[in-house]
Amino acid sequence: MKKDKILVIGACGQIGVELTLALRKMYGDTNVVASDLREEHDLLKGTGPYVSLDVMNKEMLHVLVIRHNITQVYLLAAILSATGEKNPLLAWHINMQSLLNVLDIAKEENLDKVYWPSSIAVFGPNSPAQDTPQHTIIEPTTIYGISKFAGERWCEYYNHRFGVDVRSLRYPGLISYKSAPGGGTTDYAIEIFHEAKEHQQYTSFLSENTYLPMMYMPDAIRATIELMEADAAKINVRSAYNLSAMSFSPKEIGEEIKKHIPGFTMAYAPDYRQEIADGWPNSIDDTQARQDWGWKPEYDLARMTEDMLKNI
Ligand code: NAD
Ligand code: AKB
Repeated sequence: MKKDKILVIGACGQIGVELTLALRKMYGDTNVVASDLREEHDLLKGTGPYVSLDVMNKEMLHVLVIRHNITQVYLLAAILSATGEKNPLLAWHINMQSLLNVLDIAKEENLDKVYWPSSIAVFGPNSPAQDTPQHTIIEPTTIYGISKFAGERWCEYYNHRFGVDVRSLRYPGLISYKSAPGGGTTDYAIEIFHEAKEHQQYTSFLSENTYLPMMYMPDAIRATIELMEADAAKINVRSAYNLSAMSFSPKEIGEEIKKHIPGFTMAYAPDYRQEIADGWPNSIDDTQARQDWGWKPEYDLARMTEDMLKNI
């Protein structure tokens, strides 16, 4: 039997650090190779193999996959929504070429599985904003959303055409404290905790009633692993699954924080990220993920807030 050997690309990012540590617990430290453009993250140091890698260099990636006998790849390297709007062509190039490099090597080397995350950013202003369904109008208006939508189509294509077992989730905004976020529109919901603790005040770059789908990192890590561990016969969606946990506005999360820090105050100064958020859903219908592989979130706004304030 072939032994699982995993490569995480983008392992030093917000998701990568926690996902790498979770995978090392499951598969054994030496069986999970972490890689990134950046220097190794402090939390990863001493926990397993680390390789410096630019995923855009397909030859180097291919050599790495062969040399380490990799059987599964988790591709997390990407340019997120807010950063993407500052340099759209670069965001498109990196988000698409990284995925095509990985999918093609997965096909050539007959890898067991590939994971690549999509986002709620695939939806646009013409999608239903409330409980956005799995299958609906998808007309993204950010370059990040366009690249995620195109990526979903490539994943489905490589699965149907070449049999690559690629799986994907449309993550909502992810909230965490272990590794900093990397240039997203939902990052306000992380900044707010740091500012609340340090200065008891936060000025939100989104307006007070902007509702967005959100999820606490432990739920996101568990969803990713449950999807990847599920029997292939249960995976009916080969583009990307809707995934949901909670939905709140800056005002609502501020009120939740106030229950723990009574002197906390909020102000609002919407910037260019407001337009991005306005095109995204308020909440997501993830019925299909629940039905196909048993997804169920554990953290709501109250539980997530309590845990964030305890840990940052
Ligand atoms: P992040 O920006 O925190 O981390 C991405 C990592 O990729 C960084 O450490 C970066 O150094 C690395 N990277 C960038 N270019 C690279 C390259 N050429 N070669 C190798 N590494 C490179 O992002 P994240 O929040 O951890 O997101 C990971 C994935 O999840 C992305 O695809 C993102 O679109 C998706 N996602 C994230 C969220 C969220 O809220 N964090 C929500 C939806 C989807
Ligand atoms: C972003 O805001 O860009 C990400 C996402 C929802 O994809 N957090």
